Amino acid sequence: MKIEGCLSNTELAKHNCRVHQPDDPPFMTREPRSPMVTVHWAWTDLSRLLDRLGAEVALERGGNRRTLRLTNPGVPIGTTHTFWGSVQHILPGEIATAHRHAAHAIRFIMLGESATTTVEGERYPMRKGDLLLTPAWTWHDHQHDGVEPMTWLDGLDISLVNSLQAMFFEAYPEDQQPVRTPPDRSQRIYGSGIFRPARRKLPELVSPIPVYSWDRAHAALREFASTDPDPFDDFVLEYQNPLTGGPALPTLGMALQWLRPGMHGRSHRHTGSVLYYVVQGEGASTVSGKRYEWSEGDFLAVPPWVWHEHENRSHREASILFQLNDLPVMHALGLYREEAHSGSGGQ
Ligand code: 1HN
Repeated sequence: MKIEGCLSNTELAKHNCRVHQPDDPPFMTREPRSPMVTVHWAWTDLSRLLDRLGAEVALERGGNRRTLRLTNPGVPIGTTHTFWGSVQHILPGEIATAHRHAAHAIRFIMLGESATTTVEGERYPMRKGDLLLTPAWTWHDHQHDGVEPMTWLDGLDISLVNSLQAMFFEAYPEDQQPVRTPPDRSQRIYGSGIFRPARRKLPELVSPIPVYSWDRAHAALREFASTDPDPFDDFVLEYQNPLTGGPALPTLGMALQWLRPGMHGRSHRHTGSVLYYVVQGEGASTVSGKRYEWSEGDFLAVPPWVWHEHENRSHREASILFQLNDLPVMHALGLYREEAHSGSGGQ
């Protein structure tokens, strides 16, 4: 907009006003333009770094964790513009002391056994493939009683909460919170998946069950994978709040994806960002025309609104991916959009 006469921008600025400038960045883009970039982390690199991290970084009190953050060079901080994925490494005998924060958090167990996490007084064992929830503002601490190091993925919606300027954090006055008995109370009340307790005020915003065990998740996924595949993703199951059928957390979406041997999906794009973790198998994902070959233990971060397609490079074994995404936010705000690539052979 050209300013005629004597109304200058210096004058406007004095009154905390401005008019459109020719060099303003485009705010109303025709479609999303994310500064986030696609990143592939290979497990061979991560495992070497984790060994060194374990040897060189001490776990301190006050709620700090020993984590390797998966950083995206395209955004100021975090794995995507809304959430952080970190790989936490805890050694035998260690305690990650209790705290709580306004960020929702999840853990997906990558390696090891015999650690437990306590959430609001309920203590749960952590086993490979389990998904654990630490909803916003719940006290949580971790303890490792095993003999080998333990490793898991932490996902927190920190960047989203910070951008909304709603972060709170508090350290628990002691190292650990007391454990109530029975330890798996919520699981006993809500965990059947087919019943809801009558005459009880039911939580709606977050799932009332703190652990989604690998055994149950894997069995459900295998059954589902014998039905009709999706042309893009083959088979994806989202972890749900069993009381509402909605996502387990309001800001973070978690899902398990099954790619049949030899499958090559069609390309599509959608709003929302995704971090994939390869639980099993070997395959490849082509993102914005670049092919990333992955195998067990790798991570891949995919920005919003970029073409992507997945394939399983094995002709014998299924591949399984764990997904962390921000799709619940997109759906809740009416911002979810999806588009199929017109070429049938992918990008
Ligand atoms: C955190 O509180 C945990 O509670 C894990 O285990 C990872 C990464 C960044 C900030 C806070 C945890 C985290 C984190």
